[in-house]
Amino acid sequence: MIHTRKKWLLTGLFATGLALSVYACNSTIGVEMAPEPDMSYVNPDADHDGILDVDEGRAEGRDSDGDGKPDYLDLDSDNDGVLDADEGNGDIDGDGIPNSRDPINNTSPLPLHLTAISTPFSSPIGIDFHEPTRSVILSANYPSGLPSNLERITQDGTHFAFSALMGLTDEIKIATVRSGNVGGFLTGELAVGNGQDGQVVRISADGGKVQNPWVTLPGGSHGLFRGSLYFDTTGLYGGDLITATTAGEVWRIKSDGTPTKLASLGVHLEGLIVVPNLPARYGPLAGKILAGAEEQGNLHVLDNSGLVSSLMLGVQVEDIDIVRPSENFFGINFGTSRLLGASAADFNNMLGDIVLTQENVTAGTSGLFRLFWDGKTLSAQPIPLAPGSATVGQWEHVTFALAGIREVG
Ligand SMILES: [Ca+2]
Ligand SMILES: [Ca+2]
Ligand SMILES: [Ca+2]
Ligand SMILES: [Ca+2]
Repeated sequence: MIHTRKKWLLTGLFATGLALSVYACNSTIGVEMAPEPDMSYVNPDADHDGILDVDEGRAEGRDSDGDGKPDYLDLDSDNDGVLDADEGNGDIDGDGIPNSRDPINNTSPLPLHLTAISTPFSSPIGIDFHEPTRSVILSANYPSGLPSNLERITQDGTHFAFSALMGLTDEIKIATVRSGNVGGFLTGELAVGNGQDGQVVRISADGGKVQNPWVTLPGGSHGLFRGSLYFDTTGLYGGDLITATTAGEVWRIKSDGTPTKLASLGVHLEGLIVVPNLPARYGPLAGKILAGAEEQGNLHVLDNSGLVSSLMLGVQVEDIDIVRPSENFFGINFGTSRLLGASAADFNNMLGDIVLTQENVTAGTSGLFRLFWDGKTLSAQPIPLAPGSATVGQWEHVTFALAGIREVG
């Protein structure tokens, strides 16, 4: 029996699938030998997240996030938005609390090694992850928009027109829909501005259908939808497209095209995100809309009631992103027509955290900051550059993506 127990522990540690199959065949033996087996013994990882029940405090019924579901059955034991299976039971910040129960990454950001991707592009500006193809989409050919405005990049660096959208001469930032949207948008759909006052373009997930314009706001003098578009993933905003204009208007737009204004801030907004509704990791920002006001050095915090607060963190925000497990980083180094990329591993101690990008980069720095909630206060921590990293001239937009491009991923 001792021999068998060791076997369970090993299989549980290394491969959930393997552990399951062994359980299926050995459970019969276990029942024959002991009519009332201790289930924590025969099924050592009840939620199949790679962390054994014994390490998830099954015996004492531990429930780290107090949501009524004990850790050994809770796929996100600390309710910070990163699954136990991705966090594991290591302790990357060395504070004695295992990652799966520690919603705050206390250590400073790891040095970032940026790689200059060898593929040349034609004046790219915007970038986002296209989930259905597990690849990256760019807005390119600025400012002519010819022969096309959007390109998709495959793993080997090949890039080609994504849709028939062409001839738009303004800067284009891309918002894509990730899976799980509750507002009726389809995974992989895109929204972009078109350089016309108050107009949004919608493009189907396969690029085959372009609605230009899809939405035209009533009235005029709204500003351009350039730089700030995001599909709500929290459900607090109905899965709607949240978007802000160059004149500082912030709107919710439903998948049927109905727009609702949330705020008028009267300042150019660029960089926008809806923060997951997870207070353990994001503190007072949980469930809020963040919008960067580069020229003010402000980060505005909004919700359905309008402006909630404005933060001065010392960053002139150009873009806002969330670090997701296994996703590589890609950013547009403006003026070089090249991308800079970094491996997901460089962000391992910032999983789930928010990254702020500043356009103007001080020589020798990354121009990237981790927006850090330490449980009491918010701050922006510079992400240092690793020795030998490619240097950044000026950032346009950046993204995290479950995708690779040549030298990265
Ligand atoms: Ca488990
Ligand atoms: Ca729980
Ligand atoms: Ca977690
Ligand atoms: Ca820890």
